Amino acid sequence: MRAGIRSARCVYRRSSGTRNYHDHSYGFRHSRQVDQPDYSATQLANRTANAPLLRYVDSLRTHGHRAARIDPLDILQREEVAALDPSRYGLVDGHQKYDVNGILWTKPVGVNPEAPVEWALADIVSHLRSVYVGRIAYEYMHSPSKTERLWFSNMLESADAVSGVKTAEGRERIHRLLAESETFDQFMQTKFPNVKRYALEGGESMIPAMDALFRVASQAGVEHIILGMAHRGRLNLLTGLLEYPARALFDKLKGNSEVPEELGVSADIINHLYASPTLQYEGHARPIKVSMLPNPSHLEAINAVALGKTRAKQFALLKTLSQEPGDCFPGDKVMCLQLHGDASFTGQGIIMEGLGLSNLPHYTVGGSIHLVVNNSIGYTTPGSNARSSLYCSDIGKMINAPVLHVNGDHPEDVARAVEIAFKYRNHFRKDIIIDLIVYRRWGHNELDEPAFTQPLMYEKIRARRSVPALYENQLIEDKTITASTASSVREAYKTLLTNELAAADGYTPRAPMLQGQWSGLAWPKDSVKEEKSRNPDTGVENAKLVEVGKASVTVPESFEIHPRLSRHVGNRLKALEAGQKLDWATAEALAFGSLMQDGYDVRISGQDVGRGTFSQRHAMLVDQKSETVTVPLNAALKSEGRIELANSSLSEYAVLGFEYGVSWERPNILPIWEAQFGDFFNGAQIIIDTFISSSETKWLKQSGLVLLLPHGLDGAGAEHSSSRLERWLQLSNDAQSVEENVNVNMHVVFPTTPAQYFHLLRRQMKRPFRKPLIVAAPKALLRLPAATSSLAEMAPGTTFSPVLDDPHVSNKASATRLVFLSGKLYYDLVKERTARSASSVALIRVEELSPFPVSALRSIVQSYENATEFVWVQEEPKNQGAWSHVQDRLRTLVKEVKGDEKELVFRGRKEDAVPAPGVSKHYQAQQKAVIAGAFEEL
Ligand SMILES: Cc1ncc(C[n+]2csc(CCOP(=O)(O)OP(=O)(O)O)c2C)c(N)n1
Repeated sequence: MRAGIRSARCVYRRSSGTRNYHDHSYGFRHSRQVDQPDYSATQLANRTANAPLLRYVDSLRTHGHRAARIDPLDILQREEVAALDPSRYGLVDGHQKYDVNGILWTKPVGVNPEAPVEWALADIVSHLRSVYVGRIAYEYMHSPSKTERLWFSNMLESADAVSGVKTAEGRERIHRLLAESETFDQFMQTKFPNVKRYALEGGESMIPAMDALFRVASQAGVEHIILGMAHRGRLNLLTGLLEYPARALFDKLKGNSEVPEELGVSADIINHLYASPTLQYEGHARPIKVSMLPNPSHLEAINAVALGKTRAKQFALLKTLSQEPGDCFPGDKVMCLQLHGDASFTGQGIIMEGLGLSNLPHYTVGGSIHLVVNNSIGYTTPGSNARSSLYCSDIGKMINAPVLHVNGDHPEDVARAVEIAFKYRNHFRKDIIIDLIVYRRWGHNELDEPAFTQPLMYEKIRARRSVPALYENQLIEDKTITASTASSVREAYKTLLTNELAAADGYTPRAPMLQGQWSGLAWPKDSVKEEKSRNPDTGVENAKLVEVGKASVTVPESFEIHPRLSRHVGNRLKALEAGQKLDWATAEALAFGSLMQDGYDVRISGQDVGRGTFSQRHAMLVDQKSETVTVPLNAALKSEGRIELANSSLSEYAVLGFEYGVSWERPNILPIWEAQFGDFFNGAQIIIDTFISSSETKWLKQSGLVLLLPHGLDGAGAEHSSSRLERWLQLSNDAQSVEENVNVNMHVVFPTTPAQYFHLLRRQMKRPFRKPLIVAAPKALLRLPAATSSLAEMAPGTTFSPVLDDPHVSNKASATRLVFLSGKLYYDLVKERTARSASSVALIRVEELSPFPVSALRSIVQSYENATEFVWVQEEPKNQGAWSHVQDRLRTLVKEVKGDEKELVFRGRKEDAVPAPGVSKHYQAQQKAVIAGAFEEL
């Protein structure tokens, strides 16, 4: 025997998979514990005695879905599944009786577990086939949780655990919703034949599916649903269930704006409209609010945003509801609903990233319902070319999410599937997927010809009667409704739409902003004009800052921090005491803690943010013996606000979308996303283009999201050096002229002192409006002694300065050359100036690049009366960094102040394909040349 094998005993430990929080840090909640009784001894014995039957039953549970008739068009690959044949397990006599106790669930688990239950084989087979090979197919046997598998088998097999649609009223309601949906599409086709409406036709069951979900969720106490969805059937859902006035849609279709023109915004297209109605379901005590979020065209991007908004809403509630453990869990009152298309659900990477967040402590929302409206095609691409997996839902297996496939031709089964899915989500607070298999009656839109590419599929589709017509027929035949009631339902809706169309002419759009939690805030365009409003006093009293600073490094008595962190703690305390030499991380902690004392919450999310990429933050401390975690600002500071340190998965796209969603929910939370290195934001570019830079003008949505993007050339090569300032500045809508445009879509800053960073963070919350803030954040400056600040620089009366004049120039008249720059290069230039005794050079730091600080720069340039040379220096290559943004603006400004003959000169690296070289000696030589360039002859 090889040494060691004997001692390698397996020890299985139960682990929740989540960190143990010493101080019940904000944002962390244990989930509700759910358990299912295990098999009794008698049941276990029976499972052994009837092992072939057990294998057969489990096979049906596992493979039944492969044979189930779930596809209305029969395109989906189906097969004769050998594993479903009982004779393969030696089960041949249909009359033979078997004890099914512990094998088949005929009663709830744990009820009378000792009593034998005798069933004939034929009955077992027919019961199981009716459950597993019907019009709903189930995939749940892949779950690693015995509890979840048992729960599912039990619920599905022991008959009436799910009520389904039982009453005539229930059926009539489904009929009405289907008929109205079809009437809507037909009306649109007649009145607006040239509009791409992305009809729901073929997939009308989506509407009763939504209705069933809202009803069961409301019954279970959910008060708010956050809904992210794309184009397909959006208009049907908006006008049919979500109370969006059809007259508003028709007004928009006539070419008008959906919001008041006076706002002067770009607004958006019809397929991105949104609504947040409060729905009251009959017999339910409380109404349910459904917030369908506006969405961009980029498929699936909205889903991460919906997750973040859901989580932020929950935590606002959890804070105000009782704090007692066991009292309120994520998902109790707020639910995330994500609607997907089949092609985008399989194709878009953000789905995988979003699913990956679903069970993480700082990202879970307590279970999303995913409904894939699967019309077996995406644009012109059929499922066979769109995915490598059998089902479009297979990506869900990465988190072992159960999947229900349901045939969209049968709306009552659809409603039942939805009810089951909600039951699971509500019980386990985990994600579940409903694959609603339908078809698409027209092309991708109604102006397309689908038979160019799918002639056979469309031959089938064109031969079919519509889903509403089939259901209507069924109800007429079984006498639930009469033919005349059916046609009066359609007529009534048509009349309503006709009246709405007539009313569209007198429709006046409303501005759905500054409501609810946002009601105390201002609209930026109006508010930003006031200097005080856009740059308020963000200073804080000395004593308060010291209190916060001390709390930020308070280590609980029972806690053993890493020995090297004692220095971190000691240095901070020393600096606070002296009121001098406060470093970047300290300034940040002071901003966070002082905001928390003012009642704001802070959430910082990203990879390894608790410690900080550069080991600078240490906002969470880890006990060296037990690995428990404490967040000193929560544990030691008395404040109404709390901080959530959300160490994320290795995702940028979904996580940034998530944080953006957080920023939409509440103006009184400071949401921050930090990239590990600045350039990694580019994996989340869609969120930046379609949300961060444009939501205010498209959807009247403000956001105070802060992005921290470590930036600066320090020899780390092409990919770790640049936060691509040039791209951010290109996305800014800052005015190209020297007229100051204070109302930009987002602020882009490159601060050089901890105090400036402190003020920027506080400014985000202290303004009466919200704007995204993009920070080119430091790496080298985090520990540079020259880049420290004093408490006095953060005292009451101080603010962020968009431009920093040269503090070392005592006699301005002696300065003949003005060197303008942004960022850390400043400290290298100061050193070089001293070395060269170049006292004629003044270094002017442009700390805020968007909006370009025209008036501050103008008065600084004016104050240097003898300046004759004007230089812009940057370490980034000429085609990158801030140069392309600043050159016209600064050149015009210099000419305006100093006369037409004055030129602005560029000094820096030449154009390059990369932000920085990978060879260190080349980097060193280039850097030296850039620094020298600022002082050499022009
Ligand atoms: C990220 C992204 N890529 C491409 C498109 C263009 N596009 C719009 S709809 C569509 C097909 C979507 O198919 P599916 O998700 O199955 O939804 P369906 O339209 O069939 O309901 C495509 C490719 C897009 N909107 N977003």
